[in-house]
Amino acid sequence: MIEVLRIGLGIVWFTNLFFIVYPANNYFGDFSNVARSFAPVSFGGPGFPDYVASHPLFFSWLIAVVTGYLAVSLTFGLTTRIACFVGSFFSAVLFAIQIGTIFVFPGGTDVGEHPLYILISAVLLVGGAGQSLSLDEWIGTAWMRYRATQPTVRRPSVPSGWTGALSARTLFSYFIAGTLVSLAIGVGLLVAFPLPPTTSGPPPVMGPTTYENISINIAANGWPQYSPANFTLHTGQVIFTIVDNDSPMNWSGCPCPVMGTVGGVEYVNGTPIHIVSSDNVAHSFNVPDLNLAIYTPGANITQFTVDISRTGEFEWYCVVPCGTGTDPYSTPPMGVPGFMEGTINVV
Ligand SMILES: [Cu+2]
Repeated sequence: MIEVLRIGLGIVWFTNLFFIVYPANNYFGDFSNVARSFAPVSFGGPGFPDYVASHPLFFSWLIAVVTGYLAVSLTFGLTTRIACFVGSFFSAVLFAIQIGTIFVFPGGTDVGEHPLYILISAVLLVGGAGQSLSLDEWIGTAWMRYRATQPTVRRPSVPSGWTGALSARTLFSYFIAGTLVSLAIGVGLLVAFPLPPTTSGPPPVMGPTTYENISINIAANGWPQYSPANFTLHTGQVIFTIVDNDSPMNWSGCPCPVMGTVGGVEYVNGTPIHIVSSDNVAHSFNVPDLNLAIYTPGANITQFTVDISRTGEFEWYCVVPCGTGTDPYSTPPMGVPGFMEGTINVV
C-alpha cells in the first residue's frame, strides 16, 4: 500500500516534469515572465520574484533538476528515503515563497497541494517506503547476494541492514526540523529581498490631487500600446483612468489581486473590484516599487487612486501575456518600452 502511495507521488512529479519539458509550454523561455508575474502577489514584496526573474537560468534549471530527481526517485524507488527529505524541503520552500498567492486564491493555484506533498513524504518516510517494488530493494538484494558469494574475510563493522540504522523516530525528527528550516528559508528569501527603502530625509510635501489619463489602443503595427507610456506625476493622490480599447481576453492563469491602490480596489466601469476576473484581463499596469498591481479588462474603463509619497523614477510593465507572436508571454509588444513597459517620473 505504501509503495502505491510512493509511486503515485512519483507520477505527480512526472506530470510536473512533463509540463517542464513539453515544448509548447516554453518553460525555460517564459520563466522570467512567469516569475515576474508573481511579484504583485508575493507577500514579501516584489524583491524576490524580481531576483528570480533576473536569474532565470539558475532557478529554472534548479526547479527542473529537482523535479526530475523526485519523479525518477519516487516512481522507481531509487534512494527513496533521500527523496522524501528532498521533496518535503522543496515543497516547503515553494510553499513559503508563494504563500501570498495561496491566501488570495484558496487552493486556486498549483502550490496549494504542497502541504499534502509534505504530509505524504512524512508518511512514506515513517512507513519505510521503498522496501518493495523498488530499485532500492533490488540493489539491496543484489548487494546481499554478491556479499554471500564473497569469502568472509573481513566482516564490515556496519550493522547489517543499513536502511534501519536510524530509528523512525530519529528520522522523523530530522524530517520535521528540515521541513521547518526550509519553510523559514523560503520566508527568509522573501524578506531578504525587500522593497527598496524609502529615500531618507524629510517627508515629502504631499501635493494636491492630480489626474492621469491613459488609453490602450491598437497601434498601426497591430500591437496593443499604452499611451502615454512614459509620463510625469507629482507626489500626492493621483487618480488614474485607463481606457482599454483592446479586445477582451481570457487569462486563465491569472493571479489578479489589485494591490497598492487607495482602498485596495480598482473601479471597472465604476464598480469597485478587489480581484479581477480571469474572464477578461487584457493588460496590466504593474509598478513593483510602488507595490502597485492593476488589471485592465478589454473594452472597459478602469479607474484607481494611488497615494504617491516618494519622488523618483518608477518602471511599470504589463504582466498579462499579450504578445502577438507564437508565445504571448515573451513576444512583442511584451517587454517593449513604449508599448507594454515604461517609466513614471515622480517629481
Ligand atoms: Cu499587455
